[in-house]
Amino acid sequence: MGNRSSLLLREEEIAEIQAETGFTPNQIERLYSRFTFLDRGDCGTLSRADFLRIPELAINPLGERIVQAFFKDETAGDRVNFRQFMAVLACFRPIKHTTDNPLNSRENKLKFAFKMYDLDNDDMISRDELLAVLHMMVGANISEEQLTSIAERTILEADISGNQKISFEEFCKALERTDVEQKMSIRFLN
Ligand SMILES: [Ca+2]
Repeated sequence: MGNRSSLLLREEEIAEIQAETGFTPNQIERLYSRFTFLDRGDCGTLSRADFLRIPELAINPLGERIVQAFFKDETAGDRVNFRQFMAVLACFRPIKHTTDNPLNSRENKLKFAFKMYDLDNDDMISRDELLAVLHMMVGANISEEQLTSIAERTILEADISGNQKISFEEFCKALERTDVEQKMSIRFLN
């Protein structure tokens, strides 16, 4: 613990992460140095507080939701190791047809977006969850009534089964004509 040299990335590990995520070794090393920079305790894992020290996340209205996504599924605990960190970042990697990788597929990007809305993890987006996320995104710029009406209309349009909630299938259907590949891609390293 606390020894930097023990935290160096091994060649095999880089190769494995490359195969898993599609990032190049150069990108992996640069992201690793960011990771270790955020890892204040030098323990090889990041906490939620570590993530919120990323300025872009701290000021993003959805920052906490994005951070939360790092702690879902892949991890049972409340800390994220470098491999898990990379797997989530890989979801946001822009899709290039030459280097296809399941982690940044359209479906995976949709899953990630869906999880941001599904605050209680019951695999359904309710009107209140939609409203809560809309609140985070627009802040106080839009009146409560307008937001409620947007949330209700969205549910009405997307809800095929008639249970007043949006399932993942309905979510995908609603976004059928949306360029998710483009919208859910972030270039971390330019
Ligand atoms: Ca839910």
